[in-house]
Amino acid sequence: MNLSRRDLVGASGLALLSATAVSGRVQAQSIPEAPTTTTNTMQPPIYPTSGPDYQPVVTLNGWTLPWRQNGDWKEFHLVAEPVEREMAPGMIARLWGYNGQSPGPTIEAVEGDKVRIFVTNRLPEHTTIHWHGMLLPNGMDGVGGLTQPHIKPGKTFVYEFELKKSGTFMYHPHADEMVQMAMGMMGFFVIHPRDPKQHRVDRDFVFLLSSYDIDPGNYVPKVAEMLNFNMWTFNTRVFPGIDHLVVAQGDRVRVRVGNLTMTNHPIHMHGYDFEVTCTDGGWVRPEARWPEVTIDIPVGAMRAYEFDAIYPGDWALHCHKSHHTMNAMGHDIRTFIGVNKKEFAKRMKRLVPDYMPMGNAGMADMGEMEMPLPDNTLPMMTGFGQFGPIEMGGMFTVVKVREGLAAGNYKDPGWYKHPAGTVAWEWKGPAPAIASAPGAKPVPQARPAVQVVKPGSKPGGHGNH
Ligand SMILES: [Cu+2]
Repeated sequence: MNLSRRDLVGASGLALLSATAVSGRVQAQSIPEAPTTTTNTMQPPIYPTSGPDYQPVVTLNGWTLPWRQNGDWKEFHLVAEPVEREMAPGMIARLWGYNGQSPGPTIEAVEGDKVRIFVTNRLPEHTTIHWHGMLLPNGMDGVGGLTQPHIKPGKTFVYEFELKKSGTFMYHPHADEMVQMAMGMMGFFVIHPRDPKQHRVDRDFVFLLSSYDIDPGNYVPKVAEMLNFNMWTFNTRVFPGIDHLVVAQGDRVRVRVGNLTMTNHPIHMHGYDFEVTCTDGGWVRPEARWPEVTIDIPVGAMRAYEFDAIYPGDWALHCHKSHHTMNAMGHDIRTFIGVNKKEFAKRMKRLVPDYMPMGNAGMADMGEMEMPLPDNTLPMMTGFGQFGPIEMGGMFTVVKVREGLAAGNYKDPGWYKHPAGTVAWEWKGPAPAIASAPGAKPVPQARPAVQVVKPGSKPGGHGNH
């Protein structure tokens, strides 16, 4: 990670900072350095070194923005700029983001903090930042034209406000919004409670849902897009490029998900029931919570849910819209289930040697095939687990709950070792007869495209096998 910590309060920068502080006034006139990163791997959380204690969040495939303490103020510096984001190994997207990546770094602070956020615009057009869900003075709300002039390319603006309440918020432009969000400009803003015991958890994960329209072989999203997106991401990554959520058995776990796509996402987690404990409007009172295994996350909203990680295993966590667990596909794939394309494929291969018939028994064969693809294109469904192809893409990852993980250890523990006798197994005994109701006609499924009639056999008969 290309992260300069000079003048910044990170894991251990505080002593250095107070030693170099000259006076509040001089400092206020200098802009804090803007740390930047080009990596897409999860960075270790930044633990507080002063002020109230809190459990810092970890951002899937992302990082937290270091800050500088300046008198009463926590100072941050965001830079809006063009970035490259690897969506998964084999595909780079050319996007707009903040401080080297899309999404931008997560901002973390504590209820009651005063924050000063410098925003520098290195985009080719104007921008602003809106602090979604935050209670703040109207002139700090970041709506270009309405509450402030736009930030022109090359200019820096300063936002200052006090953090009135804890919770989960987001930031994104409120200027040429359709384009700038379709290009990946967004980030999380987490405010921890002032009381370290309030809403305390052992692990706290954050990710944003974002979507892009990038045709196979392309790098830049189409921005004049209303609904027809084809890359569905957690923090601008797709399966199998999304970090796993590594959890120690017995931990209290929070997962915070924000939706800045243009459609809703029913986020489903296997193996557990959980409760929604926070929205971007605030914490949900305990008596108002109910159990869920899937939560629909509306457009422009955040949901945080919590569970006690009792059950070890590799538990899938994904959007339940099945086309959102797919990567971009060619348009107009037709349904071929039940069609025998063998003869057709033979003829096609004479014309197009790479031609591959697809989907006459479903599309599962796509998960294991190495099909020739254009450059910078991911397979539509891919990824392998310990038992074979997982046949997913897009919004899919795994919650890995393991016994005995140390606090703060987010390293991938590998695949779950199932206790003997706890994995679904193949029946090897006598095959059952297929029962059918008396008088029922068989349902036609695959029918041979070419009926082979051997000399001497009756047409339509099966010969003498
Ligand atoms: Cu979805």
